[in-house]
Amino acid sequence: MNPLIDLSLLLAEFDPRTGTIGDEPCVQRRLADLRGCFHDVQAYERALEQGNALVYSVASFQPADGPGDLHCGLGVLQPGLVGDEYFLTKGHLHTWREAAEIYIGLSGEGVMLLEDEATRGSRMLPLQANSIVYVPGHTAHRTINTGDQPLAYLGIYPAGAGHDYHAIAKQDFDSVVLRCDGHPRLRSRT
Ligand code: S6P
Ligand code: ZN
Repeated sequence: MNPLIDLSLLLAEFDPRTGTIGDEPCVQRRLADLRGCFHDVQAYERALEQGNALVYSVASFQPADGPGDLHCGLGVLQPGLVGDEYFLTKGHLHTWREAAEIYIGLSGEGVMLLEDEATRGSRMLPLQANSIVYVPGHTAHRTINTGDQPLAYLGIYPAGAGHDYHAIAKQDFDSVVLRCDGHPRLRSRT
């Protein structure tokens, strides 16, 4: 297999309606999968009563698993709100904490919430077409759609990075991104 050829196929075969790339594995996350992620618990329960909406999908591309190899995920995050909080991904740290990641925005408008695991310092960085966000190691990261169209992006990370969702479930992001006067604002969770 030639990963270079496959990487160009990946984008060529990407179907933005379904979030899939041909037959590559694709994970879908719905509202019910995001219990505990939104700051307004009552708004979350009300939104769930309206239906278990699709929030995002990630199609993975994993050409090889060697120590120098790269994997990537093509994410499509739907627009929407739970109360005053935008639709978001679960968020994670990498199991191999040193592993960094590059995000490339493809379409739509959003931001990434980055939070240093040790200092708990938060940053909100724009993610949109042609923008690049560098996620350093030891940094919790979550993607947020602040627009009214699907947000599509590519995340590229070391094959051995792994996803640690447990650490986020135990100690959630300190900050949230809320819609205030029509604009995304970084706020403390409490
Ligand atoms: C993987 C990379 C992305 C996310 C995707 C979904 O390291 O950061 O492909 O998996 O944005 O987010 P999450 O938090 O549900 O894995
Ligand atoms: Zn990641």
